[in-house]
Amino acid sequence: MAQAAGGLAARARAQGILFGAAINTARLADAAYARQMATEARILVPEWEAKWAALQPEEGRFDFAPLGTVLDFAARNAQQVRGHALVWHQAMPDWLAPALAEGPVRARALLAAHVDAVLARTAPVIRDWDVVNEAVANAGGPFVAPTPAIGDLRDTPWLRALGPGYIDLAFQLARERDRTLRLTYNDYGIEGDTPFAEEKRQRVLRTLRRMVGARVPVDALGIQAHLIMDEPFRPEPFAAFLRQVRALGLSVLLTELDVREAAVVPLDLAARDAAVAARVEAVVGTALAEGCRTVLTWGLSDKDSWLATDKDVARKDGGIHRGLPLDAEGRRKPMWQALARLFEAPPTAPPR
Ligand code: 9MR
Repeated sequence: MAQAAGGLAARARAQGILFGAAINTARLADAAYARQMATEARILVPEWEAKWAALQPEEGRFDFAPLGTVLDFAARNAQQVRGHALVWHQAMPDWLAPALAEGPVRARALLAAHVDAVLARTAPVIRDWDVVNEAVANAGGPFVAPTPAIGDLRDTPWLRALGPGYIDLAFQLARERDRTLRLTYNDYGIEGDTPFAEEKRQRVLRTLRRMVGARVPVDALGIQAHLIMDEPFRPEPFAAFLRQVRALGLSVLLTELDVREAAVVPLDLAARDAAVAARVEAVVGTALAEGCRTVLTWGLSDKDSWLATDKDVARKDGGIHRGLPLDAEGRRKPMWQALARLFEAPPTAPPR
């Protein structure tokens, strides 16, 4: 089947922009959900199915069935798939952290075996991987809790087992296995105009700069863009950061866009949706103006979002966040219109 006309994907494609969304195979039996994914997205990223816990639930036993469901769906709808994620400190199977703690030789062998098996199986289709996800520590701020750190990096079982070089090792293993893949470092909390976000930008930049200087094969920065309405945004610091990243020779992607609404929202839905759309327009407009050409939202409809199900981010007022392009009934919202406008006429200078 050809890519459906009329969705965000087709609009973006006409301007050389790749638009897509995270897909969740548990929701695919719902015909409306499947239709939305087929209509709006030209690239899919599995929300769960390519994480370590899904792919290697027991040591040495790989399960590619759920990821296969994503790949089959994508093939039927002429869509691309990106991989997420080869190394992350969450979604680890229970056996993994204790095994990593057995020492660096064992940890290295486990990582190499995982990367080999996964890339051998997926390389023909998945051309772009989040090789390492969320390795940089949070300084902490009003909206994001600080994380224990060693230097700029988050203290994780990977760091403890292999030292800071685990990041380099993961990228090197991926490049050795397939020299044609685009290898991405992916992280969150780097969009806002807050001391927290500025510190995180500096930490990410230092990490990427060191990697590029050491010839670690990193090709791109994935900016998750889980936006937070209660956090201020200003185009200029974000644009300056994107320019610094691109000056390192890296591409930039928006990989997990969605919007967490304010704790207190207007009663009027139109006003709520207008605020979300304006924020998306500012952030995505800035990214497009700075050369970003790949945008993915983390799901398409408000009802299927982690923003509705994750207890830490779900609304406390009994409602659900209206932070994705489609509402709970699948209707296009002002956020959809904002993305459509941006894709039809991508800005060439950051909004002011
Ligand atoms: O949305 C995902 C949720 O369904 C999973 O339970 C969770 C743990 O695997 O991961 C969520 O996705 C996260 C992504 O993998 C990395 N960036 C933050 C995303 C939202 O928490």
